[in-house]
Amino acid sequence: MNIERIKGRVNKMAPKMETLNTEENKSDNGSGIASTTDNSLNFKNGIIGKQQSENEDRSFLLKGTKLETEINNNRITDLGNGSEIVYFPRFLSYDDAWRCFDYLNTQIPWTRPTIRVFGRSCVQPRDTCYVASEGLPKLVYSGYQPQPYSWHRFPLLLQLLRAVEEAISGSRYNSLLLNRYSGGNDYVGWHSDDESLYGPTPQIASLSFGCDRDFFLKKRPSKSSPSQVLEKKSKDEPVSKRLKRSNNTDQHSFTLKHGSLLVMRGFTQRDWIHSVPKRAKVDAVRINLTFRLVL
Ligand SMILES: O=C(O)CCC(=O)C(=O)O
Repeated sequence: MNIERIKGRVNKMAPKMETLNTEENKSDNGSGIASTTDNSLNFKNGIIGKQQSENEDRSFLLKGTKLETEINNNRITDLGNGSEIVYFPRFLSYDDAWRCFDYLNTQIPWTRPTIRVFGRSCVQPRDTCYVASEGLPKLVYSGYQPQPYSWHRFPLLLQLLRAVEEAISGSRYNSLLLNRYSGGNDYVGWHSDDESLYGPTPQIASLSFGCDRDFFLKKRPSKSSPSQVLEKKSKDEPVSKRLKRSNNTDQHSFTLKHGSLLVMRGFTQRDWIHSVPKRAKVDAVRINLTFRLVL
């Protein structure tokens, strides 16, 4: 994996980097853990910081109201029937996002487990790790039960958790599934995160680092719906072609950028499925964090 090459590629498109305020980084960030390592972040350089300097009013950082207004004006995709997506393309600054990438890529104990799909065992097509608060019900997916690591082992993850919770008012998370896609052959197939331990309307916040990847959403096919007929006719075609051809509101796509935050909420997990498909032309690493609340 050539990280420097990926960084160069993203840099061309990135806005000018801002200087980190290292003194601020050393203060308590609200997580109860003082940030004193080189990996500490100053979120003022991201979208939150921009708002802060423009408005000189920090109260929204606590209440989330102004950011929430911005969400309501610009960044929401209403999927209908109480499902919605909120997308912040530059939640973290370019620089902070690369600090996160480097930390996650080297410090997380990644594994590539064997899972069961349609009754067959296979190696999961991406690396994974699971972090969760103590005493939560166990997560099991595709016959695999990841052993949770403690948040306190990874102070940077606690910082990211707090930043996401502050940005989306009223949100709270106690578990985190991490995925690492080492190239375009790594992917996650169509699924929804509708495990009962998340309740009926989970809010899932997804942070992306490294190379851009497509993220597709499509309406969950019902037994006799026209979308299932489409599925049958075209199941050998690449997912992207299908999405482009059927130009309706039953599917959406996002390019998940380095430093971006995407939030799925409402009934999205009940009514929609999502995927990050293979990409032949991608040869760089992407890391994704999905924060979830186990009830
Ligand atoms: O990598 C992503 O953006 C999606 C990950 C995902 O769908 C999942 O962890 O359930």
